Amino acid sequence: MQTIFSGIQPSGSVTLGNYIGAMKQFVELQNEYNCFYCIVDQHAITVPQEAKKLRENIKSLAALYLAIGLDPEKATLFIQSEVPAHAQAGWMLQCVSYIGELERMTQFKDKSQGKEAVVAGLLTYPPLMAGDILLYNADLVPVGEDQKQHIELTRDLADRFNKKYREIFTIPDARIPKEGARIMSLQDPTKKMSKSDPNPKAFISLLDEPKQIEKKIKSAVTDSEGIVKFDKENKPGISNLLTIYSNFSHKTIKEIEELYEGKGYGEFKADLAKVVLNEIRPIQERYYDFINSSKLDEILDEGAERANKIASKTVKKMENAMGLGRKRK
Ligand code: ATP
Ligand code: LTN
Repeated sequence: MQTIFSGIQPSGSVTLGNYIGAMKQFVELQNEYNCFYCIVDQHAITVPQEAKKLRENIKSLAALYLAIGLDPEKATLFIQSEVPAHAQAGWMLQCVSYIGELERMTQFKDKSQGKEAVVAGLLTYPPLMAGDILLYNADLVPVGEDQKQHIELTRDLADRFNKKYREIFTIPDARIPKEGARIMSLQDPTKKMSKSDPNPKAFISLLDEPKQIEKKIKSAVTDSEGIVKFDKENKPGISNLLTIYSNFSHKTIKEIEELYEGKGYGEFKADLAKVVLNEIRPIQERYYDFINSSKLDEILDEGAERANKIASKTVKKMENAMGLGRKRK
């Protein structure tokens, strides 16, 4: 059976972008693959986080993993910092990474832009991510479009390590959805929707109140043409909303365009809010069951234990290949 690994940062409230681009796939894949889904808290601290809020976000993300339909019997759910092998592998992989290639990562460029003091972790984020994936010898990594470059780097690092030391790693492939791989900000549809956007009107969180969702969709930036038509170049706002509509309604974009021919944005947006709420409401109900249940900790403990068994073995192999420490069985 092939292995899947993916991670989400507990850096805020999970957005529609995270859900459509990555998490929906997680659920579909759990029946056919050996899946590891991680809460990558060590990645989240590459930008400022408030300790108390980070803890809350970790727990909230764990409850959401379950609420969207992940089954801990089928998939291993765990927190990155609870499996020390991740930081260990991250360090070893940093030592085969070149500063130049890390500086070329667009996520690094975006997140460091305009900052006076940039922490080193923001630059060395990709080898930590590579470690996440390679520790489990993942074959496939379900992610949104923005992570493609990081997966390509992971492949390069794995290949470099394999050639320089010993053939330890499987070279993973990205699994990017055909549609919805890049959901855009509701306030600036040329930017990706991001959970750490300082403007909460720019994103819809899976945990937003129904009224908030209606309001955010209503105030989403579109254009003055008033024609519901997909045209990414000239109508990025409405095209983004069409993508979300299509994803949640299982109607094609063409069908939706036909449905709203001769109708204005007001009606389209009101219906979109209904379509979104339809999908989100049951997730929210399940979320509130899980967030207050002691089962959550049990699931995370068990997940960390399972992950640790596999990951610590890979770390040993890496250390042996590199000559670190003493040789042990
Ligand atoms: P942050 O704003 O803190 O950087 P983020 O919202 O970009 O967070 P991540 O935790 O970095 O989210 O990403 C989790 C997963 O969601 C990744 O697979 C990523 O590719 C995917 N993803 C993030 N934003 C979008 C988006 N706008 N559209 C589609 N997929 C997305
Ligand atoms: N870099 C990713 C989060 C992430 C990840 C991973 C995704 C960290 N480790 C391993 C897939 C596999 C992000 O910013 N979305």
